[in-house]
Amino acid sequence: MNTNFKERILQMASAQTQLLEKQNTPINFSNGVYQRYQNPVLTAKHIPFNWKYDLNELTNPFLIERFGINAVLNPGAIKWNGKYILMARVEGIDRKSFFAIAESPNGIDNFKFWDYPIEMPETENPDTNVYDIRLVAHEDGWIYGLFCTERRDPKASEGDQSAAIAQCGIARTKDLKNWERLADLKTNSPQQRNVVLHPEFVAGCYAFYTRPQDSFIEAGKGGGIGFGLSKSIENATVDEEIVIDKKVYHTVYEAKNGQGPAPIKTEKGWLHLAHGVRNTAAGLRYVLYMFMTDLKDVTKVIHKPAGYFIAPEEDERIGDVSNVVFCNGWITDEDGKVYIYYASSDTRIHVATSTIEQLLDYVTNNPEDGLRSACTVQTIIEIIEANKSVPAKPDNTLHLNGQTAHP
Ligand code: M1P
Repeated sequence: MNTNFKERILQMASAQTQLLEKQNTPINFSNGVYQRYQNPVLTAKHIPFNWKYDLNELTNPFLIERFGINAVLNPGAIKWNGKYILMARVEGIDRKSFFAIAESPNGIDNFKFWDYPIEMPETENPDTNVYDIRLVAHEDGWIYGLFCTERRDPKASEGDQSAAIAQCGIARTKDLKNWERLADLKTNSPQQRNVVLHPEFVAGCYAFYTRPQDSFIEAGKGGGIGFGLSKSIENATVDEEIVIDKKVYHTVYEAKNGQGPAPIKTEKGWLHLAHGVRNTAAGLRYVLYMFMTDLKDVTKVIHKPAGYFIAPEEDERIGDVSNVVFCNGWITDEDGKVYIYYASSDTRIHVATSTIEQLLDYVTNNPEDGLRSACTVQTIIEIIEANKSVPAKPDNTLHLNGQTAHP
């Protein structure tokens, strides 16, 4: 180990500068809907080292890391003053999550954390843990952050130190630095996670996507993406939740699902990104899927392609909670480019880019789930048959592993 105090600091600074300034490049493959990138955009290593080390040789002669960061994941996202902003869930080695903002000039690399993490005000019932914020610029003029607030279940026995109650915390801001905490959302569900504010008023009310759930982990008899209205945001109360996108047997969202970021308004409908969970012998598998709701009736799902949109791949499959992708933030540029910020395995954050045009094509033209193997086979046969009528240009025909394509 290098015992020279100053030299070690210089090494850390240089390694971090290299990481922060590393250019991100698209990977060689695209499925036509989105483009993945080589490097994660944020990791625990992006955390400024003056958050973790006492840099004074007198008080920390061994340059011991005084407070470690375990993971950086599940960010809310917003474009703010021309910058791509991620409000990440930063998890310390003590397992507590908090929020910290990193910004980038281009949305795909050069993300740098602001000088301090966010000091989120508490209610009179302090949060034990806060995470997974969804940022929404609402038409009322405020930027809202809806997040999960978790506290120990007061009814749990002394021997049970893991029973928790998750509910939806609500805060608002005009500058992303100073936050006003409002009362937690009230619903009839014993547990709430993945609550998202719709960016527009619906019937003159604030509209929420919810996830009614029976217990902390299991959706139980609840589950599905719910929807409800509240007249007030200062004391938000949803008396009635209707499920607009339910769990379905033998799908990628059979165990539970949850709304991702706030939906994007397009001329054809609201584009939604959500996560779906199924159980496997290796544990829960989290993937992302998409659907569209009607512009006039936001509770009506009008398109929903079969299966997943993004699933964990390669290195993404490994982490603190393996086989997970999760998304609660995306940004749309004025030219229609979409930046999808997803975390892999509860450990790090990636970007995938797409466009509104591509996402609309995907959501409206990709086949829906037939819910039976025979339907899947029919879907594939239809694609094969349709390809027979693709106009052939013999001199320009590609032969790939026995398959013929006419570019
Ligand atoms: O560990 C995977 C995810 O689990 C939870 O999601 P859900 O509420 O759908 O089960 C959340 O804790 C999320 O942060 C986490 O990424």
